[in-house]
Amino acid sequence: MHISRTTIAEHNDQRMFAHERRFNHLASETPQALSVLPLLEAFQVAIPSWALGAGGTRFGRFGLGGEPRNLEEKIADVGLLHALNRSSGAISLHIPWDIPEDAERIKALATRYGLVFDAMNSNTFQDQPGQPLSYKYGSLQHVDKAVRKQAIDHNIEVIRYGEVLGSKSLTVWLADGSCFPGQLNFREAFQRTLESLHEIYAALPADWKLFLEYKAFEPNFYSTTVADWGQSLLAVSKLGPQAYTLVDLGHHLQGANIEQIVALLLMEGKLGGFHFNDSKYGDDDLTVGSIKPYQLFLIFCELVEGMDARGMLHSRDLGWMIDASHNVKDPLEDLLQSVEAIKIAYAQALLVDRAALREARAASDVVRAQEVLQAAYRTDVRPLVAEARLRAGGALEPLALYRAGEVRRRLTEERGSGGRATGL
Ligand code: AOS
Ligand code: ZN
Ligand code: ZN
Ligand code: ZN
Repeated sequence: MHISRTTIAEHNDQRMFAHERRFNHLASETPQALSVLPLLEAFQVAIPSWALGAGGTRFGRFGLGGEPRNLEEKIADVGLLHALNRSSGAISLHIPWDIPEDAERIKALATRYGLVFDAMNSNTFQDQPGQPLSYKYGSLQHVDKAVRKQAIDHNIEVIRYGEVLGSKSLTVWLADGSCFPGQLNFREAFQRTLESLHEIYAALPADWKLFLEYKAFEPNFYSTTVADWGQSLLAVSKLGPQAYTLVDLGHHLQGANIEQIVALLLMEGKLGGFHFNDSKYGDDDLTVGSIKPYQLFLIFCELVEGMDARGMLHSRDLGWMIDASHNVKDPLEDLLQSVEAIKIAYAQALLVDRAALREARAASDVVRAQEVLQAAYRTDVRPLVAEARLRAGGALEPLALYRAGEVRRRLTEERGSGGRATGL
């Protein structure tokens, strides 16, 4: 199942007149819009392999038709997204859910869709069939050295899979923690985790990065051993220059100022990557920009400013990934919405009049500073994002084309409605 260039061109032709009118209006009102187009075109967001089917919650899962049944079909789904929006040119895999049995063939398949492999994800939060030792009481933190070794070896195995595929990073998310007071010695648990991470770090190829995700709670509800950005930063600082913190937007306690966290991690050169999603309560893994779009914009303001201050290339020097879970939406539609929301926030942040903002701050003109930010946020940049997509060969309205092409119905015909590959 794929959407041809001709189909995309026909779709664009039908919309071109209206698009040009909107885009020209924006470009005349916002002259700097034209200069940010190349940045928008270059920007790619990796799609997580585990978000292509229905996720579900601990209460149940409602499947949908045409879910990918294997790694090949997951790659095909991401290829489809990328053909539509030209901004989903990477996939993030998860081991053992996505073991590439024949890595060369998998790599060649991805290349055919124009995809590369972003960060590899290890899994020490579940026990796998036939696994000798259990992670029930933790993995890299476990009191039993043999369990720690099993978890370390697994992470090293994930790196080896990634090397063959051309990935350049490993994301470690640890469910490790405790459920009840008294269960764990916090200091010793952290030290054991760090010791284990050192062994994984030592196995990294020279051009790889290790991303350490943090999370306030869940699945452990009393303590998490890497619970916040300070604890992740502490660990990655001790590990060395190839280790970085990864920010998942849903992993903070309510009210956390994520944009400030991002600014300081960037300042320290220790921000490695992102898991974009949105949330109202906790790790809700909802569509990016669906709940707090202004927060997303403010985060992007810090990203753009902080990356420029360090001379970083936006499209290359951070791992941009989505981490989501779908209960009621078609995952592919949701991912199109998420990538669009990310690009809108990025475009708005690029349009901030930074000279004016600096002046307002220097004069302690609080009102003016807020006006400068909100002027950018309240600009309707959708025609700009669409123009970038058009120039890159994508569809003016990816979601409309996805629906017009009855993609889900066709996928269901092709794959059936019976099953899915392993995932969240
Ligand atoms: C878990 O809460 C983390 O966000 C992980 O990044 C991710 O959801 C997981 O690795 C996917 O299995
Ligand atoms: Zn995550
Ligand atoms: Zn999460
Ligand atoms: Zn999440």
